[in-house]
Amino acid sequence: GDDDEGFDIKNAPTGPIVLGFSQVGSESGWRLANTKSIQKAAEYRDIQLRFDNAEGDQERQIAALQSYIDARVSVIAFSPVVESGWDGVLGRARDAGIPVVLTDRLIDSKDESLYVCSIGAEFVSEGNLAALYLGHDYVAAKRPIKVVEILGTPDSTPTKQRSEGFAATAAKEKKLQVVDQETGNWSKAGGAAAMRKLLRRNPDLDAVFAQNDEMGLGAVPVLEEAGREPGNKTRIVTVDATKAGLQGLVDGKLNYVVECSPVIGNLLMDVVVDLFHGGSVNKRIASEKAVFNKQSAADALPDRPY
Ligand code: GYE
Repeated sequence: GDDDEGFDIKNAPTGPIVLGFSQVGSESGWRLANTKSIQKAAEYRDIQLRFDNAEGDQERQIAALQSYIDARVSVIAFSPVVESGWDGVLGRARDAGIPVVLTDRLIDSKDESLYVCSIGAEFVSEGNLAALYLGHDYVAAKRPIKVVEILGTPDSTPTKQRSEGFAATAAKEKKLQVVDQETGNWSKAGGAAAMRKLLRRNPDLDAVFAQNDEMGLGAVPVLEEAGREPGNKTRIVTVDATKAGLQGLVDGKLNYVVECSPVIGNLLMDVVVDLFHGGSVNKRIASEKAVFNKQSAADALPDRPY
């Protein structure tokens, strides 16, 4: 047939898909893997990625989002460092006709028109699983088990919802009692500092729920110095399942690690391409999860990508 079909296969008149992304920061191994997943997936999909790392600063995230509105990108996506304070800039994105996708974390606004879709883990169920597996080790206990919680950064969705999930299952299980909490700000040093405070305030603590691997691994040497035998007499459960977390399991320093996959880049790019072509997407796309113990960690470690 006629070789001039009247259209150019690759260079559609609308030009390339441009995605403006604002990342929380680089606070943990999980976050670095999340960033890599997003950058790789954009590259594979030939999507032009404008990427800003806010290093934990909400004002910087808001400025990045505003710059993407001004640049009239095709789609905006971001992981909100805290849940509140987004209505202004997201309202301006919506009024400019630019769809917004939340990745990983959520916002607490009641206005559902501020974003078209959220992609991430179910943090409440991660908390449920952490309590379920920790409680499993104490099934023979004759008294309530005193658990201390090392929290992520205040007002972030995982901090709030992992606590909520853990407490709900602990109450049901009746074996576990959360007796105290301290923030560790997602970092190893923060986890160690939190563990020292919690040990001083609760010398009779039995177990630790650290809301991510780094903070749990930071707590380990503090417990060892105090002769608390982390991973044995003092049980520790964490969330994320980074390489370091799984290694902690294999080394017998942690007891369970709940997986929260950071590898959501492909899910995000599928949504971006869909939105670019005027498709309608699901309001919520949940990522995979599982719980690792010592054996499954040993099996997974050799080819663990992050
Ligand atoms: O657990 C932690 C990161 O939002 C689920 O943020 C993410 C959390 C993750 O700093 O390692």
